[in-house]
Amino acid sequence: MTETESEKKTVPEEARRCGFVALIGAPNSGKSTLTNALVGAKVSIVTHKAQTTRGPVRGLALVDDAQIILVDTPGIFQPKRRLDRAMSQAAWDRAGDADIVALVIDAKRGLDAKVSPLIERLPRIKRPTIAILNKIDLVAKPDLLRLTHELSELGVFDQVFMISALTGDGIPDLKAFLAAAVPPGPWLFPEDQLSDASLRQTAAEITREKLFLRLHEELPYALTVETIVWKELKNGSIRIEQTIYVERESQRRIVLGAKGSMIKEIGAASRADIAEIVGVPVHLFLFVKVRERWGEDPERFREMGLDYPKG
Ligand SMILES: Nc1nc2c(ncn2[C@@H]2O[C@H](COP(=O)(O)OP(=O)(O)OP(=O)(O)O)[C@@H](O)[C@H]2O)c(=O)[nH]1
Ligand SMILES: [Mg+2]
Repeated sequence: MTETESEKKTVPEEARRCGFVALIGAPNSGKSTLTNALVGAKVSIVTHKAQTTRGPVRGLALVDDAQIILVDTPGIFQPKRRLDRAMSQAAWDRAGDADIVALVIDAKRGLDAKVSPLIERLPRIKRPTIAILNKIDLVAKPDLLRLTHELSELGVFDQVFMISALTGDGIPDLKAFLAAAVPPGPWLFPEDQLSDASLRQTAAEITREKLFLRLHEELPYALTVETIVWKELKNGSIRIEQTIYVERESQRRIVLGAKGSMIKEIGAASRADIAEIVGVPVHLFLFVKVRERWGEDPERFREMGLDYPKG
């Protein structure tokens, strides 16, 4: 046991604090990068593309006497498809349940048309709210100060933070603030746990990340990944089978690539990441299936941790 671990164990029950912090914001503002930075491990997938996160992901950070449950949510945007609606709804629902709501804003984009409607709606959920200006590594100081001032003037936020989730700038201060702000109460998760996702779910997300990174245009949004088999073998390795659902045969062919080259590359990248997490060799088998209307299938939504919106 390391020294910090033994220290954690000495926090008496009655001194403990625990609470939910929902990170909401426009797509691509850096919510998942920030979740990972606060947890200190990769619990949520990150890509340069918008709408990477689909279902809420909970990451856990332990700071002295506090367990902070970070709820990474899908970016909120004008929904078109049923899946889009479910994603935006999940973000607002998680904000409504949280002890603290943090609006993550891309400082480079500022208060643009994607963020303003969110700021307008925030007071309606009646929760303590903070603003987090992220990506400050990309913005000049004077612009940053102007933006911070503008946000404070709105009277919506209890506090405004300036951070870079990428470089770690400002993260310790934010973490200390959140630890002090969550309410007194017992820890809801074991102290060594980093996320509430199962390994099966995490493995499916990792494969989805590799698909997002390698495929273009609409294709990343036309697919979903599920872990179908997770079997520990006698020699200590793990056999994992995953299904990638696409909407059309033409998409299936692109995901496979010429002579299966694309799926091979994706499988290799995903397998390496999964093996690192589980710490044993992994045999990963990917199957690509056409399911025309998976975006209208309640079971697929459940797998993603989303409610199926009616109508
Ligand atoms: N320069 C810079 N880039 C960042 C920072 N934080 C996140 N990014 C980048 O912004 C992009 C989006 O990051 P994500 O964490 O996936 O954003 P998100 O808000 O979770 O996006 P969705 O899940 O699509 O809503 C990635 O390319 C990140 O590397 C930062 O502080 N500085
Ligand atoms: Mg995300």
